[in-house]
Amino acid sequence: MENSYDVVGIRAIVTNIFKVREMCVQIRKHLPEATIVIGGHIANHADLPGIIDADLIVKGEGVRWFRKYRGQDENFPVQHPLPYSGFGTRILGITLLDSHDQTAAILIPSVGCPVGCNFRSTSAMFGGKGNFVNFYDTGDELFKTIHERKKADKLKHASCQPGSRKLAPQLSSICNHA
Ligand code: B12
Ligand code: SF4
Repeated sequence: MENSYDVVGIRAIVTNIFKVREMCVQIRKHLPEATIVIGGHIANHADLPGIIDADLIVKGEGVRWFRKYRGQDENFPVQHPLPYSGFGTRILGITLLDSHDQTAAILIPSVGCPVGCNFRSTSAMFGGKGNFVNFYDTGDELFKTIHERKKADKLKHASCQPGSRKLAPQLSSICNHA
């Protein structure tokens, strides 16, 4: 291990529970002093503490949680990283070329979903069916963020995940015109 991290955070969904169990085993082996924090939808699994070896299991919005945990201001505006939606793609054993102008950036305006479909658990950690936590409150804030990123990286596309009834109708127009 080149770095000696004091906290290791893992985000996962329930499907990947056994991968996470093995990740915890490896972290304990290589970073015995580190605190292991688990978040994401996997945190809803009632038996999780008995299946994996972690120190903290966090249900709900993680940016504010981590800020509080590290003694920072939890209400500071979110500085959204804009990762690419696809990289290192391999299909049938063939590695495809990574080209930023052939992919999209990801912007997550919120977590949870206001629609609350019965077959989904999307809002379960964010206050229950139909609840959500916004990272941006206005279309203007979203437009500015997407525009700056598209300009900096010469991206042609931006992909947004809706999360607010107020912003959802504006999203595709914002993404296309930014
Ligand atoms: C995009 C997406 C995908 C994409 C992922 C693309 C990618 N490259 O990551 C694709 C299409 C590949 C996909 C596939 C699948 N998905 Co999916 N997906 C989603 C979706 C729509 C958004 C996930 C996301 O990125 N959200 C944005 C992030 C920022 O939100 P978040 O993870 O909740 O994180 C917040 C908190 O949870 C917390 N947090 C998260 N991690 C951590 C970590 C720490 C340490 C802390 C403290 C906090 C914390 O803080 C974050 C910020 O607030 C969700 C539904 C939803 N709206 O959440 C379903 C969802 C996650 N998917 C789901 C499922 C079931 C699957 C599949 C198994 C479907 C299938 N049958 O094949 C596969 C699994 C693939 C795999 N091998 O892992 C379920 C998971 C259910 C569960 N209870 O675990 C969800 C919730 C949909 C649902 N309700 O049914 N998915
Ligand atoms: S993200 Fe929202 S609208 Fe889409 S399926 Fe899930 S609950 Fe329904």
